[in-house]
Amino acid sequence: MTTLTPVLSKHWDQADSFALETYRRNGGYEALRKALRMAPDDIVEMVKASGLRGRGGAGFPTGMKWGFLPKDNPNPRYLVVNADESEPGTCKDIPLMLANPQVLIEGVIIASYAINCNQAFIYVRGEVLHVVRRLQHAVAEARAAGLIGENILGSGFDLDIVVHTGAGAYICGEETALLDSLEGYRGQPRLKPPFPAVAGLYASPTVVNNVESIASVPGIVAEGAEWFSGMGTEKSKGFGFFSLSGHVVRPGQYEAPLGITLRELLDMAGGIRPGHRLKFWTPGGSSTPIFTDEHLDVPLDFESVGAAGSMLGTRALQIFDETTCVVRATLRWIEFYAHESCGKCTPCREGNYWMVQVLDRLEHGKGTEADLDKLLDICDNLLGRSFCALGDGAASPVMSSIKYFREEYIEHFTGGGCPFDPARATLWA
Ligand code: L3W
Ligand code: SF4
Repeated sequence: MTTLTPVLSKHWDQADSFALETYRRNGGYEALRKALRMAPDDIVEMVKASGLRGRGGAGFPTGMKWGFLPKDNPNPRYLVVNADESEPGTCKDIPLMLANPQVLIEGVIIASYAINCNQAFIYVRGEVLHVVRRLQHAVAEARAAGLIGENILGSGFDLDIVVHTGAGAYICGEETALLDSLEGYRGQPRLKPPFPAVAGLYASPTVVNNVESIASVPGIVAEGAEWFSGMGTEKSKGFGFFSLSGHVVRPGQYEAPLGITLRELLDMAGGIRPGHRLKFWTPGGSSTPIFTDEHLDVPLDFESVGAAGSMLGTRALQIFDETTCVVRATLRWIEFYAHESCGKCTPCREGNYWMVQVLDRLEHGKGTEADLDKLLDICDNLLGRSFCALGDGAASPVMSSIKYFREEYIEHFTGGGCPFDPARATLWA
């Protein structure tokens, strides 16, 4: 039985958990003191040895990404924290930044020292003004305490951190669109390669990491790589937030080792709401193919979720019980992707538009079986043919919902409307 491992969330219930004074009382910034006595390359090696993999969805090894920065490029290096959390269901970075922004700032200082960078940015959604204010306050507190600025803690290392607000486009969570936006352009993905590690912000070597990845670094430095790699599974090390939302008794953040199952998480979260049963769920936000009650015991690590046909993504577990219409849920997700498509490439710009039309028709009982083939054909043109992961991600809920719930789609047009509409038959009552 896997148990919870509150590390990043350990002190969230303390009064003023966000304050520098509280963070320091709980041992905060001791990892920075230790890091500043280490050689920068040794910190990179330590993060590599910990097995930490990016917590923003892709799971790319963090230490390896830091190690990709070219040694012979004379340009300044940048660290950019991707705090543009926007994926439907993903809701871990914002609570973390609200409850304990100092652990993120300590992680930024350690990571910047490790990669030899003197300018870091935290790119955050402009809409979450309360988070922006908390980050700005936290940076100001750290600066006043001599933790940001020149000659940090007498080490000779200088760093400035800028909190930059985006204008609220989901695509700016894609790392190269984020860099365009940070440079003042309209955020649209760039062609990769070159990856940001080689040519990122202002064409200079840049590391882009998710909030949770960077916030995990102080713990690794303080406790050691083996402490971190001792948790999780063989290839998915450590712990992470599992964000449960939807039809569960106690939705929220559950911090646990990678490899925990939904069944175990539901036990901790009080289960599905009383009198109901699990119908379908997302393992990692709406960009990841849905799972059903068949997948309750799939270990939630990168490999096992992949082998079962989905992606771990951001561990955003949206839970739906048997009262939810899967066609309607899929339509809502695709309306989001159609709205957020940046329009740069045709498969995504046109494909999402057409998927909304077809799904809307189906949901209102006006489709035919040919519409299901049409949806799958559009998905075929999105997958692997879109310029960035937004297009691929949009195909996921459509393909997987048809795979598991084809009969429910058919019931919509044979029955003349949504079976979950109270005005219609009570097939699913
Ligand atoms: C240097 C190489 N760097 C890869 C770096 C690359 C990036 C990281 C991962 O998408 C996923 C997406 C969403 N030299 C490199 C290299 N890198 N090869 O490694 O790269 P990549 O392309 O695999 O992924 P990505 O573009 O970062 C992220 C999925 O996450 N996702 C996302 C949800 C949304 C949020 C949110 O709202 N905040 O996270 C959910 O599943 O679909 O597949 O840094 O530069 N040879
Ligand atoms: Fe833009 Fe969509 Fe193409 Fe990505 S896949 S570049 S979001 S149009």
